Amino acid sequence: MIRVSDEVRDASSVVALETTLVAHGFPPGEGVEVGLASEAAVRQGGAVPATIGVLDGEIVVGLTAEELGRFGADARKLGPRDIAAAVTQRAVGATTVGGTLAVCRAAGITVMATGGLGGVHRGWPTPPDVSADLQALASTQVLVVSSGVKSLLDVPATTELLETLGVPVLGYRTDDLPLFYAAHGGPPVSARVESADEAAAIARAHWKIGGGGLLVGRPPDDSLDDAEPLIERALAEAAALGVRGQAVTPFVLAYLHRESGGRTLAANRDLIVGNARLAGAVAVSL
Ligand code: PSU
Ligand code: MN
Repeated sequence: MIRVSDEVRDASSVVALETTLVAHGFPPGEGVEVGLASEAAVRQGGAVPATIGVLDGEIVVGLTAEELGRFGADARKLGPRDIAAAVTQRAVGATTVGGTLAVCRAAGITVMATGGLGGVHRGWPTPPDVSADLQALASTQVLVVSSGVKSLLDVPATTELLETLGVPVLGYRTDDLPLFYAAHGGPPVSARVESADEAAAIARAHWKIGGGGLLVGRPPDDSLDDAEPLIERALAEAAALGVRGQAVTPFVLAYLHRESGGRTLAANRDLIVGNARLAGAVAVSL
């Protein structure tokens, strides 16, 4: 049921990459380019990328560029609970962070890179929406490099829940969690690290005592400090139009990309690629 590419199987250092952001995080066509750029960045870090998704009745670990091209806006979004149905029904399925972590556990991969982790939605409990990413991260021995959590979430509530779940939140050369587009401004991290080696050493120690996943927050290289008012407008617009559930993230991202004149799009791409590069270095160190 799981097809691992030859290159990934033979590699000593592997970084998993998700496909939801490829299919749903960027305008049509652009996500694939971001996915390929992330793979190149993992290689720059010295590791082998394993982009993960469901195709033709299989979970694929290490999609080819051609296969990645099939992950368009019509792909199903797969959290951990959705993978089995997508495989059985032979759907094209794009894994979220949580879905990708579930595959990492099955395939023995211990490092992953993404843009932003899912978490607690603003206004909780209306809607009562908490991403399955959190439970998956808490229960999987994988280190995830991101620029914090998705920009449209309640960041303080999400970090409280990560603490409750026992997930270390490491700041890569920062004392506070990056706010996705903005390099700083989130809650304090549980520990600051100065290097990929230090993050890897903490992960090893955490796993030795039976711990689960860890989050490494890497600030974007170019901080975009005026995104917050736009995010609030996008969420208000989504609510007014009755956009709900899984449709919210693609709606908000498209709104931001349009209203910022493409600045959030470029920032989103660059931060994902930077996170993939750091994840590559962590994987090599591990
Ligand atoms: N952050 C982004 N774009 C995205 C996502 C996160 O900037 O597309 C995706 C990731 O795949 C993440 C998922 O795992 O959103 C979380 O979705 P949900 O809240 O429905 O669990
Ligand atoms: Mn959600």
